Amino acid sequence: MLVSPQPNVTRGVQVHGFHPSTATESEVSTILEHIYRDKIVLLKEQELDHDEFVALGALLGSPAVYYESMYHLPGHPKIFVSSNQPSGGSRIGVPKTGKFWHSDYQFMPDPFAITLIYPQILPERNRGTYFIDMGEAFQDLDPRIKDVVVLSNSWHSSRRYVKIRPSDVYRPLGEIVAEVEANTPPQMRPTVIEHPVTGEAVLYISEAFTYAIEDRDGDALPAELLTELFRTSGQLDSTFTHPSIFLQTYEPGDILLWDNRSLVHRALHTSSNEPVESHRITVHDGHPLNWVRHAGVDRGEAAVK
Ligand code: 7UC
Ligand code: FE
Repeated sequence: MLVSPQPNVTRGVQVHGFHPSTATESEVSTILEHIYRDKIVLLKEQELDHDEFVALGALLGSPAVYYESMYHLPGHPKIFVSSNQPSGGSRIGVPKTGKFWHSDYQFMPDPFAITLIYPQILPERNRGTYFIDMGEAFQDLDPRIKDVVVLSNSWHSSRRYVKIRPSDVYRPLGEIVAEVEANTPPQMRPTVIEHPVTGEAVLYISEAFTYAIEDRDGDALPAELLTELFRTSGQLDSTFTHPSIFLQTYEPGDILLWDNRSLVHRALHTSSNEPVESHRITVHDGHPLNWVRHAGVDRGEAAVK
C-alpha cells in the first residue's frame, strides 16, 4: 500500500495498492488516520462488487441503512444510489442528490462519521464534489464572532431538501411536511463542536440543513449571524471561487473517503443528460457527536449542555 499526497487537489492523500479483502489491520488504521487527519482519502484502482464495497465500509465503521428506502440499491440496503439511470419500468436510486452545501445526516440524531463514494458511471465532464473544511472555517473567523458562536447552539433540519417520492403524488403537501417533521425532527447542537477523534473545533453548520442559531439561554441570535457564517466559510459563493472551496474529481476505479464531521460538501452534477451513477456508503465509528463544546474555546468553563 502506497500513500501519497493527491497530485491535482490541494487536499488529502491518494492510496495505491489497497485491497480491501486482504487488507491488514495496520493498513486499515493508517487509512482511518488519514481520513481523520487529512480529511480526504482517494483509493485508486478499485474493482469492487456491491458486497465488497459494503465490506470496505465495514472495515472503516458500521455501515448505515439510509432512512429513506427509495435511495437503496435493491438487495443492498447499505448502498445509497445517486443515479439518473432508468431501470426497466422503475428506477434505482434518486437523481441529482446533494446539490447543496451539507454534511451527510447532519439533521439526524447520530450523523455519519465517514462517507465513501464509489462512482459507477462517470460523465465526460462536470462530475466531482466540492468541499469546504469547516475546522479551518472556524479558525478563520473574526475573534469577536468566534466568541459569540462558541457559546451558541444551532438547529438543523432536512426539510428544505427532502424529496417527494413517486408514491407522494396527489398527497396534500401539508401532510407530507408534517410527516417530514415527525420523522426527522429538528436537531440542536453546539455551533462549534469538538471532533470526537481529533479534538479539532469545527464550525458545524451547513447552508442546506442549518436554519437557526441561538445563544446558550435559548434566545434567538440574528439570522444575519448565520448568513455571515455561511458567507465567510464560502457556502454562499455561487461561483465556487472562494479560496476555501476545493473540488475533488473522480477517475474510473476511484473510491473517495472523507471525514463527514469536519467537511461540508456539495455535489457537482453534469449539466447534460449523460448517464451518471454513484454508490455511497456511510458509516458510524462509535463516537457519537455528543453535547461537547470545544474545551479549548470554552474558556475553562464546564461543558455546557
Ligand atoms: O437527495 C438527497 O440529496 C439526499 C439528502 C437530502 N440527504 C443526504 C444525507 O445523507 O444527508
Ligand atoms: Fe452528501
